[in-house]
Amino acid sequence: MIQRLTAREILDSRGRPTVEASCLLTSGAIGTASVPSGASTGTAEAMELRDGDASRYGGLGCLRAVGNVVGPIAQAICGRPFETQADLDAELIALDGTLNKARLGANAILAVSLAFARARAAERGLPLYRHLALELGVPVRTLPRLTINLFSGGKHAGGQVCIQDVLIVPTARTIDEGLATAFAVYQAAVALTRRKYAARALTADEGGLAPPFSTTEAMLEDAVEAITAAGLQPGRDVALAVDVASTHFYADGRYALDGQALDSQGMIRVLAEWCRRYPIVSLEDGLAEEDWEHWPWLRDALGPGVLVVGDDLLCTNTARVRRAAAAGAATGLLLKVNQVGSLTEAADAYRAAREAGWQVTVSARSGETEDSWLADLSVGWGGDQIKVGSITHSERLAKYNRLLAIEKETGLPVVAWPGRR
Ligand code: 2PG
Ligand code: MG
Repeated sequence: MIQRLTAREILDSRGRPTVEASCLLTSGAIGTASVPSGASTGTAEAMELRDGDASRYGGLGCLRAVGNVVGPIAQAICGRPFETQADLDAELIALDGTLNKARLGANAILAVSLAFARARAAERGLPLYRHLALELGVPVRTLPRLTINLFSGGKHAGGQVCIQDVLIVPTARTIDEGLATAFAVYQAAVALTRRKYAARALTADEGGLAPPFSTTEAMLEDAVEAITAAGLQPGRDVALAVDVASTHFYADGRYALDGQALDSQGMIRVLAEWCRRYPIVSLEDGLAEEDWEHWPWLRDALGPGVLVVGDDLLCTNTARVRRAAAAGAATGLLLKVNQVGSLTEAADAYRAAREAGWQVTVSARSGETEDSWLADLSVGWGGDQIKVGSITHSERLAKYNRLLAIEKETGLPVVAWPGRR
């Protein structure tokens, strides 16, 4: 039974307020968790409640969301038994009563949802990943493959190039080795940045390097060069994943890519050419969230060797995942729990993705905290990939360090890459 809920405003990795909540059960078990926040958000995301008081944190304060946790949410759920996560989340969703959590705030609701999961795990004497696996009804068999941010542009780096992130994907079968590989490539990229761009290794929101690339292709070319400079073989030791985040440079049916105004077919041709020339195994938001009709074309053009991942397109929303699956629009879900605002709804989207035979990439946000629950979630739910950001900045490393601990504790292998067929 939930005895007490507390909450506070804390700051995320961009110095913006977010919500942290603690949940005390009558057994004495306690759980605390905090919620992340995105910059390149999809329009179908659940609503983060912000104070809107321009004199404080530019209106981004979360005191109202905190007030909702300790006020109406605490009143409704304290003293009541909730057997499962689904029971609690259903109550929170009903209490909010809106489709997008606009009343109480997805940030308030998710903080409680996560804190409850932690408290229940503590009560059962289980690591969080085991508890999450039991709640979902899946076995814990593997660790996720790492996809690690190397270069950034777009909304994460002041827009010096339009696409958002180029990530490296070590093919190593352990987290330990994957991280060591990522470090080597990152250091090679730091040296490349200095040499080619006479630039210091300044980092973007998720720790990716952000030199002034002349074009998007230069960014991909440099990623391959960094892999080679680290003594590794592109495509064999390290592949690439790209978050195009194209919603954010799309308007009136045109993609504003490197000075061109491409229609959807033109954009698909460019993306297919990248996948032909570079060792890309995963392409996220290649097309915009409203460009639904062309996503199946993209999927066909890329073929089975490249994962076609929907982020803004899907917003971790079950109905959108089902629609995309029926249309043949994607082959992978980017799962961000705060896009939908509760663990249970994210689990529903996860199940819908699995029913469609898709892969799942469990993802952090560009605004993160030092909380590491995402690492547990990625293992507990059996995610194929995890996307956390770069191998710098402690809010990112908290997740990698947690994965290292889980790896030590379980000895589980990383899911093997199917390879490019
Ligand atoms: C994304 C995420 C993480 P944001 O687009 O996939 O990289 O960014 O949290 O800004 O939406
Ligand atoms: Mg994205």
